[in-house]
Amino acid sequence: MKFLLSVLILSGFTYIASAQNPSDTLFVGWYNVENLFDTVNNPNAYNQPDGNGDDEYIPGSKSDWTPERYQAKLKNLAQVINGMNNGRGPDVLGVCEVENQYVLWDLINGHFINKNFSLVFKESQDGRSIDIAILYRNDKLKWDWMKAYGVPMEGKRPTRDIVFAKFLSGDKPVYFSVNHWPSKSGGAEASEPYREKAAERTLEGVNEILATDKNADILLMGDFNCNPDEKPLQTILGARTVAEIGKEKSQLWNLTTPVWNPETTGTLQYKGKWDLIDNFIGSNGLFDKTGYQFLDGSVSILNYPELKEKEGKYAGSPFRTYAGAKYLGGFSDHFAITLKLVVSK
Ligand SMILES: [Ca+2]
Ligand SMILES: [Ca+2]
Ligand SMILES: [Ca+2]
Repeated sequence: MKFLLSVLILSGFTYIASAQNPSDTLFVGWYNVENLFDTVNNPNAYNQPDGNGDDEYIPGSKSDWTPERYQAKLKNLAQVINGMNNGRGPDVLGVCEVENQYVLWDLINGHFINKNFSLVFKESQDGRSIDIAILYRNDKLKWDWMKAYGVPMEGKRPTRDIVFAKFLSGDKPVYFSVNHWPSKSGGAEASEPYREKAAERTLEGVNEILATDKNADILLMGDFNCNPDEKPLQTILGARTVAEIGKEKSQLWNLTTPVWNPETTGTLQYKGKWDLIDNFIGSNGLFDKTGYQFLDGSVSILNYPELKEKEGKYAGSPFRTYAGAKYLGGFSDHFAITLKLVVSK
């Protein structure tokens, strides 16, 4: 009987261990969640000269952002996030376009299948009050520090800071950076200098880490508002495509390029072409034999049928929450991206 009991306990334990992620893996997601606002009018959000704060997303506004719509939005986002990692949810999730940290706590506490999460959140001076954050599992990572890099906009509406954070997974340091670079509104060419400035600031963050540890495991993620082959990402930040590994010298590699096809696949559709403006970019440390390593072939764009527009002019595009002021009740105007980091053997 004693023997039987210990077998049962042992098998129960084995079951729990295999039901969870192995501890030597980090499953990472990035998701531009498209304007996740609460329904409370915050008059101080943000008191910028040409920012209108959260006024677009309150009850009675043109978008008429009601508590019902807010709840439906949280439920939809959670469906995508909980579905990551074969239904186990991510270990680390970078997000942008969130009004404040409270909407993220509503998402985690109200809807995550695993609620054992903390946040690294940066309230930026963005004129629409949209911010970026890193959500991470408490039982897998310990937060060490965070540093924010402002992007000078020279008289334009302020934008989001770029955030770097260091974590420890056991004794292994790992760095994540979340980015939401200035958009192409006002024209791709006219707005290009702002993305170039953002790229310079992100590179500063990378170089500061590499100056302390040239083999550091750094994963940048974000909505960079430009494709992998555009100047800010490829030339200024210097993120080469993974196909060039071994042929080119670089300190950063764009891990998402293999899943991009402008004719068929990206994270956002614009004028009939697929853009890949949501990217993962890794340091050389993610390809060496210490700490964490990028798992080759693990990058996915979450674009399963339910997340797409079913019919009409935009069939196949991300099924979004709003088209202009028209409520559609979808998920986001971007698809999420995911990858896996594994402990180097
Ligand atoms: Ca609000
Ligand atoms: Ca805010
Ligand atoms: Ca490494």
